Amino acid sequence: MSAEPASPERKGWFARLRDGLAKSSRRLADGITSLFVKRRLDAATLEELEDLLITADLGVETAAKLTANLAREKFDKEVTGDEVRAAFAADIAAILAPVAVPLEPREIANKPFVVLMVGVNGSGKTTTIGKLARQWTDAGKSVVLAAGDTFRAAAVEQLRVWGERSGCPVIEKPHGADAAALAFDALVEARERKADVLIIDTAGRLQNKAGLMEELAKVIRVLKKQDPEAPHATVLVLDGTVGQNAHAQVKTFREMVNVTGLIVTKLDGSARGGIVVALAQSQGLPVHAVGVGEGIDDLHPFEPDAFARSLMGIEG
Ligand SMILES: Nc1nc2c(ncn2[C@@H]2O[C@H](COP(=O)(O)OP(=O)(O)OP(=O)(O)O)[C@@H](O)[C@H]2O)c(=O)[nH]1
Ligand SMILES: [Mg+2]
Repeated sequence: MSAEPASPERKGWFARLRDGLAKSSRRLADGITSLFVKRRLDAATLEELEDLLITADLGVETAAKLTANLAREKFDKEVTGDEVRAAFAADIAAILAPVAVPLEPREIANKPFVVLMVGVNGSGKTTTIGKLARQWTDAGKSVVLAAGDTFRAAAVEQLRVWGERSGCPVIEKPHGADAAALAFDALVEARERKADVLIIDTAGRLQNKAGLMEELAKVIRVLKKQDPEAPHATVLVLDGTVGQNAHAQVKTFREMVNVTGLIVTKLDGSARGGIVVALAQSQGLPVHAVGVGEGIDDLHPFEPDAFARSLMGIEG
């Protein structure tokens, strides 16, 4: 699949998020609407609503909270589907608000600000690095990329393409080289270039979890030899279409490294967007940004209101 070229007719990011999340919201919105053709909110309806929220991946805890809030306001009163969706959207936005923290490389004396990208294979790490590189370059920062996924032959080439697109140098070593050695060299070179930011790509899959854990630990260890504060951010990239499996991925990576925040990709076509709410509720990790397409401009800061309204299929 190729990157979409930017064009004036291109829909704004919110429209893409809303349309993308339509797969997630349709089921929810239709479900809610069919429950309420102007009727009183009773215990059975509340239970059905709770089930609907759980099947939409929002998580048991969130589902209970949303329906309890609704019951407090509206029990035994007449409500419409639109009112219910608006009430849920407001509560979801409130759950998401504390975790919506943009990823902004701080100005630090000991440059560069080092960002380590981790996540399972195919989650969107390399693509997200390209998008971040563009955003930060546009913001006037000098960015260096490190092709730390030395495990997969095509990985270096893929990052090189993103380097060209974003105008950032890519530090690489031949396929099969030691990832930690590459990370070490990349930090040396980024320093020499006086770069503001170094973003390090990593392999999503090694022979097994222990192998990946060992490799990531080694990468972090060699970075700390040069800068005890590095990596300044360790971002876990999650594929927003995997649903409940995201919980297991977060747990696994938090056991391996000190994950400082999340980026959720592929929300431009996910039927499982509700997972972001469940993660916010259960993990409390910052959600820095969301991916809404394969193009270089398709990464957007996470906006709780827009996300919650999209998820509930509310226009505008
Ligand atoms: N639709 C859509 N596709 C995306 C998004 N982000 C990434 N992709 C696509 O997902 C696929 C995998 O992305 P990569 O960036 O290669 O994922 P990775 O985590 O680097 O994968 P490995 O290198 O195999 O570990 C590619 O085809 C990307 O174009 C997104 O936000 N939306
Ligand atoms: Mg990759």
